[in-house]
Amino acid sequence: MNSLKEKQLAAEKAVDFIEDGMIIGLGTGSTVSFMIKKLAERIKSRLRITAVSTSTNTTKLAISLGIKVFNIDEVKEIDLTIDGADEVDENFNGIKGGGGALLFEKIVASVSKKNVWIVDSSKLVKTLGKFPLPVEIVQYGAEHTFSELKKRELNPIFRTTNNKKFVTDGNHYLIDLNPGPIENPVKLNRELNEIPGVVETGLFCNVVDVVVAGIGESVKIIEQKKERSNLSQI
Ligand code: A5P
Repeated sequence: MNSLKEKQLAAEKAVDFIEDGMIIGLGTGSTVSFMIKKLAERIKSRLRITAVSTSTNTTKLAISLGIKVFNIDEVKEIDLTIDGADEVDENFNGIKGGGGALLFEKIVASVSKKNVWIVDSSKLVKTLGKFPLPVEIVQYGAEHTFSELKKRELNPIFRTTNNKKFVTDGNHYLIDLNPGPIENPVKLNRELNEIPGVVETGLFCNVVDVVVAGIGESVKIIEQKKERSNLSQI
């Protein structure tokens, strides 16, 4: 089973979490694209939702499939956000931002009552850090911010596209870090956010409630409980 099929399985299963009348946060990425396509089918079969998007790409896809997208400031809070992730560890910490949308994704997640991540099996890891950790920075003084990250031995690389620095929907640059295994994501997130010029990091700690993972031919729903985590195979 390839990772694309696992992504599709997880994405389509996650649509079952959506109830009539909900305000839904739409994440970003290839896994989310499968979810949006399934959601569009349900809307055609009379499911009513209000959608908020985390990126220009997601907005374009949703609109092309007939889903009306509202501005985040038009809604008071979001009932449920379904998003992808690049890595998820055993403590429900994650790395996001491979698609460059981490800032808006974090804002949307922070105003969501429930956050569901959809992933393929390769993204379930013991410790975060194999996938490069994106950090969104302001353009002003970007080389100095880069130097500071280098001084801290985080192996920074500017993200580029067509030989130019990648610019996010929020009009910022992205730097991908390779810090090695991230034993304490909460601490690293705090330290990075304290550096002047850093807008946000791709470390999402204490955000996700449910991980829906495509594993081979099946889907595993992993729920974060207050006291302990619970694994259930369906
Ligand atoms: C977008 O910025 C990311 O957070 C994505 O959700 C993440 O990179 C997962 O992407 P795929 O679903 O394309 O693997």
